[in-house]
Amino acid sequence: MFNPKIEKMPRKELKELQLKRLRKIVRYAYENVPFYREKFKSAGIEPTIKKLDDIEKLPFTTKDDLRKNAPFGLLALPMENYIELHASSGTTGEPITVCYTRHDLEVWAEVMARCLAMAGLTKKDVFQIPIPYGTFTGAFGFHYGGQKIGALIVPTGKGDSERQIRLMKYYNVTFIAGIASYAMHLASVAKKMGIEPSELSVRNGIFGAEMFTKAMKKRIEETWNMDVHDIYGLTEMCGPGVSADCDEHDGLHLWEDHFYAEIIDSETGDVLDKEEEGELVLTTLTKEGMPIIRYRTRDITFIYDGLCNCGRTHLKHAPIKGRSDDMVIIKGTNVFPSQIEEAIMKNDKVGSEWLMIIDKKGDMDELTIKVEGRKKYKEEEKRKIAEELKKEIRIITTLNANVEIVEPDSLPKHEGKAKRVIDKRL
Ligand code: DLL
Repeated sequence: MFNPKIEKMPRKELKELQLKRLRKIVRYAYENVPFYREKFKSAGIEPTIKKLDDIEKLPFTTKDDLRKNAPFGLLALPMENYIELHASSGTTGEPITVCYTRHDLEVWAEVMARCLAMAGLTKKDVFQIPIPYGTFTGAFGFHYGGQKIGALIVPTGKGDSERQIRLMKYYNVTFIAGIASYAMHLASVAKKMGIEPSELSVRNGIFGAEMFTKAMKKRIEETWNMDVHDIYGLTEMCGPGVSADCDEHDGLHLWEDHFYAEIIDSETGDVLDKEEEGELVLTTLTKEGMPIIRYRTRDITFIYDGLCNCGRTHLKHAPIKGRSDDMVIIKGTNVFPSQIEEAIMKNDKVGSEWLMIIDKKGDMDELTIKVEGRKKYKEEEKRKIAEELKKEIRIITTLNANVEIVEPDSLPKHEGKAKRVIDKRL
């Protein structure tokens, strides 16, 4: 463990620490960020927290609030205190900008170091980061956390997959980080170069930034012969590093000394109990540059009841099922892309790239799934695989989908987050 004293802190102490920090951050936001002061005042709320549940009386902060105040409207301190900024990828609109003070960067490095150590990173590792170094938070988060552990970092950055593989081999890289779908893409590039990914020295990988099913995880593990950990985070909180899974591989530990988590019903805003699925709402407990109170992440998960066998006391949440705004309604049925991926990845005759296309045929919704074959197949074989997938998709979603098996490497490739859904009805 990177920080056993904190990671194994008895729950009672952890709750006391959270209360102390929550009290402070709510008052700090009120006093230093006009947006919060006005929001609380117009809701008739005092910034006084006596017990943790008092957070429930505070208003939510939404992505829209962040956008309206972008880029610098939510900063708590004068500009000269900030030393770095990052921005969300902006796939769902204007980018959201977050500025960090030195203290905020230190906290980020600390939570990242905990996540990376939990995934097995040590100072003996050669750690490649094939993620663009830029305004996207991914690469820098892994970089700062890896440095804190003392691993040898190979900051390969953006793209050029063949170069990524060449360097991986040349430097005997043992640990990689990034985006799950890119790990599979790198594997297929390695194979084309005549290199079996499992024969490289990579034994550990930590991935996140997008929905990432168990089945996809298993594929990456088998293709690379490595252990795979899931890491979650978002620009608004710090970037990657809010939570990650331990070697039990059953839920992600969320660092409760820095983030306060709630699960709410997306429709009503009511706080839900443990084990109840809903939207994750996060509050930064220690951020001085840009504190955020009750941020609606739109990410769907639930919080586990009970403690983990690994000895860490920080709560665990289930792997993110998807975003509430990713959910599509097809013929009246709610469908998450993760359910489609789960169905597809069970079949080892198909590759890892897929797309779901939703259109209208007359008045009816029509769902078409395109999946790359693992290799080139004859038409008859393609039809057979498509039937198998169709059946599995029906079991998981109750929907009848058209399934097309397409040639390997024919679907668009992604170096950032994969785009899997094309909704032509919009
Ligand atoms: O994607 C931070 C990150 C980079 C996390 C690298 C992990 C690895 P944003 O661009 O702000 O930040 O996007 C945040 O990505 O609200 C989720 O919807 C999604 N997301 C992040 N991690 C996971 C994960 C980064 N492990 C948004 N599983 C979040 C599922 C994830 N979704």
